[in-house]
Amino acid sequence: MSFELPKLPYDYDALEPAIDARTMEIHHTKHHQGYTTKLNDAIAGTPLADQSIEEILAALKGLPADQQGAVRNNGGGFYNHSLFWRCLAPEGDNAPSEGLSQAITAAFGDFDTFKEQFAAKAAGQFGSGWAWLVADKSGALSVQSTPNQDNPLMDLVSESGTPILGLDVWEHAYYLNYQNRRPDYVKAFWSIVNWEQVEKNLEAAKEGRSLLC
Ligand code: MN3
Repeated sequence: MSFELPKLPYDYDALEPAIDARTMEIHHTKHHQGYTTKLNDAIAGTPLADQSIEEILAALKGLPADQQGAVRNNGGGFYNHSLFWRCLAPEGDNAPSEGLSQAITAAFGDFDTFKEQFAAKAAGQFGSGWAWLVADKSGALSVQSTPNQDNPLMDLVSESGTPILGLDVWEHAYYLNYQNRRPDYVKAFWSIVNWEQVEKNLEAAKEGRSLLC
């Protein structure tokens, strides 16, 4: 089996002005496609070719040294972007539902405090990486960040849990529109979060299901 670049559930210009069409097109057709192709190259002809992406990410430690780096970087890149696209939607009246709001309030006190803590993780990630809203098996939420294409599903990172919302803070995700102004990109991100999908992700995480199905 090989992995395929997922189609976006909206047009490249659908997230403007928060994320411009050119950035979306390059990000999807070049960056995400690149991770997908390189992941397939790295697992071809190995036992990993029969595993799900979640199984692959949860068992990186045991891989041979000459395979581990490529699978970590490209498997992470494949997964992280697949999740990221699904967590975005065109600007609208979208807000967290009651169930998700309760989980956010339980973890952070209130919605604004959650946004501040998430934004701080996104701004504070030195260099390239991701900010995450993460659920543990009970559904309890936390915010985390990881470098490069790592994520909390990986057995090689110190964070653990299931990321249910992610924000790509690599410069390729925002530089055309925002240059060095990462905090402005993070602020704009809130206008295009697909909270309905995030709630579905939380339910899937609690039930141990794949978030990408
Ligand atoms: Mn990216």
